[in-house]
Amino acid sequence: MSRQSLLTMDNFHYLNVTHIEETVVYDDFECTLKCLRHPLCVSVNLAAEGGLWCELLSSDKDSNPNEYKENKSSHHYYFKSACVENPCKNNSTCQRRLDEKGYSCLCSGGFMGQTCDEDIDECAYGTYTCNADAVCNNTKGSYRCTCKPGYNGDGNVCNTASTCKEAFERHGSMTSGVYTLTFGLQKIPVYCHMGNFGCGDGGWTMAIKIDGSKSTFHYDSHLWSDKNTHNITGGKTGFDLQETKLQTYWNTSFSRVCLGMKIGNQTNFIVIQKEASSLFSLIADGQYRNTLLGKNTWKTLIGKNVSLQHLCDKEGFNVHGDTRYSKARIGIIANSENECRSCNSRIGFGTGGLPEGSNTCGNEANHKSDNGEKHTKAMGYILVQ
Ligand SMILES: [Ca+2]
Ligand SMILES: [Ca+2]
Repeated sequence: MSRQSLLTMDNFHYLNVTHIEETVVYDDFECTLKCLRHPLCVSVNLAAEGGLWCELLSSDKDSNPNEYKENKSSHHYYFKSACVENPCKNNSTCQRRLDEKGYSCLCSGGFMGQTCDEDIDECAYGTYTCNADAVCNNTKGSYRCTCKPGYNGDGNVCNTASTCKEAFERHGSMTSGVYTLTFGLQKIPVYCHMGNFGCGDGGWTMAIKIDGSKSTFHYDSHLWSDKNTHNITGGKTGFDLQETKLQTYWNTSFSRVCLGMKIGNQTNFIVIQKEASSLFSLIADGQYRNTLLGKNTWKTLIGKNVSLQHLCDKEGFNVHGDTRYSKARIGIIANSENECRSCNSRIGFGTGGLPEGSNTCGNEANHKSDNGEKHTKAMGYILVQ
């Protein structure tokens, strides 16, 4: 658009603003041409008849509405502002310019270009401010920060959960996998079992994985009473054959304990309803703490080959009689005598003692057990929620 095509006339009007220049002209054409040639001129007042005086003005009626009046002795000519057609997009400010285009746009944040119609990709330009644990997603006119999976927050702040339960509830995630859990200042990757795999719904935090054929988690192992981890790599995988002991053993409070035993391809689970500040708080001091699951529930961990003696049936945490005989950090011991001193059978996690001390997780049974002599070593899983 040229400036001339924007020239508009209002009959019998006068704009009362400071003149750039006042001249006498031959006709209206000469007056408007003078304005066109003056770099600051945007409008003119021109005498209606007689000796034609012509006033060149650097302002317009839109900027001075109170100074614009009807007037019998003059006409007013002005360049229609190109801004009237709203060329500037996305809430940008249109500024009148005395150039060929007639305007320029002052873009508001997030847009660029002559008419401010181009989105700025803040993520690509690196002008975004997201948390280091968030990803930047470009949007039209702005951008969004989204915390990475396993983290929660608004993208400017991203926190990790401290338990899988929390991750499950806050993040709304149903997918089992490795989540970063925060323990004080430490961030530890832990495999979270999400949803009901046999212990009920929700997020389950792994604490310990025991290979019953290894001595790592024998009843007498210091790992039950200290706050050292063991093979935390094994905490990044699911119900496999790797052993592990994670910070969650002493850091994670819970209201339920999930116990699993894998024998061959079969994995069975049972749940203990028990509130505690940690597994450590229930086990490390060696004090017996009872549970009330009943013998038959414990037996389902092993399956049809399970065997126990008929009497005693002492179950819980740090369950033992005479320390040479069957004992379990979590489990049940049984005896052929009607007392718990000399138990020759057990189902449990972190076990030891007669009849076979090398079995640290699973089922041991001899001497008048209800399904004969058994030495079943299991892969054991202890999770909390
Ligand atoms: Ca953008
Ligand atoms: Ca006995």
